[in-house]
Amino acid sequence: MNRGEKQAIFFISDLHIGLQDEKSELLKMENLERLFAIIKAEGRSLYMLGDIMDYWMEFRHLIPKGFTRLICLLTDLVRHNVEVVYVAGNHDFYLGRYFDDELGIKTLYGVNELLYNGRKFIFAHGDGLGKGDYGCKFFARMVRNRFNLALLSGFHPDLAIGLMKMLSQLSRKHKQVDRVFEINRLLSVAESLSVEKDFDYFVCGHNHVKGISELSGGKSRYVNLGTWIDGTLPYGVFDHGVFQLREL
Ligand SMILES: [Mn+2]
Repeated sequence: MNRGEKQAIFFISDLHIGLQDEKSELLKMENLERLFAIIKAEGRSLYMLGDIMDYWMEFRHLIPKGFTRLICLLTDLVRHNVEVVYVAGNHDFYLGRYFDDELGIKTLYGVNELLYNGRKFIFAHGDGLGKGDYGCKFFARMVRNRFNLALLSGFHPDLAIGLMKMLSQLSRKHKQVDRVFEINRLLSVAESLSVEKDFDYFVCGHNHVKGISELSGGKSRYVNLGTWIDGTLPYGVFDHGVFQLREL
């Protein structure tokens, strides 16, 4: 089956692979394999909207251990002619060139747009947008900074990746403090964006609160993909003109 016959676009975010205990991580990968089987059968594209891996750091000649099965599953999807797009989150904030150059996966940052079958999607991970979320913005500026990254990649990889895991924990602690605020922040970002421009769907993750809601104008929708670390397995599907949040 080639990409032309398959119509559905799938979305996932906030799997935080590598964060949980061994048993949960194993189960997560088995569930991901089940989802990818569905995508292979029905999907033309998979959009991964950030925090898929809980941390990532790559060097000129090295990539971290702990993501082998994910990489195998992604490679399999690409070989089955599924277009895979990976938007960086605040945990997997710098994806380097490995995904693009060796896996055939397109990496993106920030806010992006997609026109598909006459619908306009605006998609992002969701960190650092709108007013507030200053912790995330500061964090992103610090770690995405080329100089700081170069500094970090000059360390021994075990030390650099250790520091990266620590930064990932710090990012999480900050987020817990602002949880209530965070839940409304992305929705209001989508609201104000819908006043400025036309779009059908604003799709994001980040705050781990899944849901679809209609925005005030009645024309556009806000979609949050939720997370896989709270015992649920949500994913988004756009097929035949309809966007749905499903549970695996
Ligand atoms: Mn996030």
